[in-house]
Amino acid sequence: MGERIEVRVPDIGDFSDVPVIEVLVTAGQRVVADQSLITLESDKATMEVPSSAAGAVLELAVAVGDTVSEGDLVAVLEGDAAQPVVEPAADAVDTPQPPPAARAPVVPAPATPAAEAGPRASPPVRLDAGTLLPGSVPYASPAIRAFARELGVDPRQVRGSGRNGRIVREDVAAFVKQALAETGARAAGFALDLPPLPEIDFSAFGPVERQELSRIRRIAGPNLHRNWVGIPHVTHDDVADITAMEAFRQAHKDEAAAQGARLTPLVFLIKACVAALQEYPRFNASLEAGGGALVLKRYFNIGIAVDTEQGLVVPVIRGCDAKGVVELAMELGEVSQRARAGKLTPQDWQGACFTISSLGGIGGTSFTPIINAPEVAILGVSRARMAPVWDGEAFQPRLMLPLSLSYDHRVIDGADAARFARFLAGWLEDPDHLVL
Ligand code: CAO
Repeated sequence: MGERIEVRVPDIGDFSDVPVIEVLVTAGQRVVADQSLITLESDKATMEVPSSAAGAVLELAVAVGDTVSEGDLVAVLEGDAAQPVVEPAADAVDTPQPPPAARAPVVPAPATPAAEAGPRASPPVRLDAGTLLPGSVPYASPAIRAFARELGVDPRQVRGSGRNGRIVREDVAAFVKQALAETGARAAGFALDLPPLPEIDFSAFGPVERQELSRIRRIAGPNLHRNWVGIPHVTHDDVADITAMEAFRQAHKDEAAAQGARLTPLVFLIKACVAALQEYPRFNASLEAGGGALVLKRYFNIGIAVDTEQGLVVPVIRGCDAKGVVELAMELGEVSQRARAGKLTPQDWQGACFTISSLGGIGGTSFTPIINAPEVAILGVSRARMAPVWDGEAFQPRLMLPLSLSYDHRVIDGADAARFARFLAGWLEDPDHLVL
């Protein structure tokens, strides 16, 4: 029978009533001198209370959730003069504890008579935030190692942000978040694993000027990149004969202008898109998160890409099904003016179902517009031009409008896209639709 040794909370500085967050041993377990028995965590630090001697744990005086102060009884040991069997803490298997010398100076306990169950001082405990294990294994408290183990995280892979590289709870959480994001990205096919672009000093080749990206470009860039890489785009091209529409537009331009509206092909395109979305509801939808279902929208809000000095913005015109072309033209003029003046509000760019990007005022014959997720399709419009069109007997000069429809192939098949584009062209070509 060995001596009875009481292990008490040693000098823990200014702390008192500190919660016990871990009990690292069980009754009956053999411990070695300086092996941690419990972990305390104040709002400022995590501390371990080590055993002052080797022996078997006869009794544990604290449980998780208790609070302790200096001098409180932690455990009663049956001291073992013989070399104790070393039972490493479970977490020492994958992450060794810091060597005692690195943790705290051990104050040798005074010898006590075997029969006396007198207290034996544990060495003063010190917050070992600055402790690093030999090699590159950063220190983490048992609580944090247990947390890491629970999440299957190898602490050696975690970058500690605490003092001297100590791993804190947030580091483990951040590591898991990052790992999940990477796994998700890989699952979604985002991890292209491409080598980074080399950094080049262009001034070595000639004069250069550095220009900061505008806030709009800095925000839009990553979103465009995500949409481009994350959505399987296909762009379907078609042309619409807008000869009749252009004649109608020219005939009514002044009348519309008198009401403050600039009648451009775009407003007819908005109406045509609403009709096509009504006919093909899959285009007026979003993929539910997880990709298992489509959310079909029963409203018709159209986003319009507007070119501004600060970059591209996409204000939304709401309820386009209930508005005529003059009203749409007025709203388009008003919103694009505000967009160029940098006066759009968050309300202006939320809630679009489908977007139109028109470069028709500038030029081009076709392009690939990038889908504005979570929408599933976008219409690109290039500049109409006169072209010879065979009518069965002869070539006729017709004004042809190029349409480029990009669609999310997870939601829309090529045949549907061809039908949608044909419907659009047919709508624009039908004189019955030419009303103000
Ligand atoms: N074919 C021939 N002419 C066209 C046309 C087309 N497809 N689209 C417009 N036009 C004509 C207009 O009728 C107008 O001429 P008139 O004054 O003689 O009628 C002229 O081109 C200029 O039109 P606009 O561009 O000012 O007006 P809009 O209604 O067509 O477009 C807006 C408004 C805000 C969409 C446009 O100004 C704009 O910003 N477009 C750029 C969008 C963009 O950058 N998209 C790319 C996104 S990817 O980076």
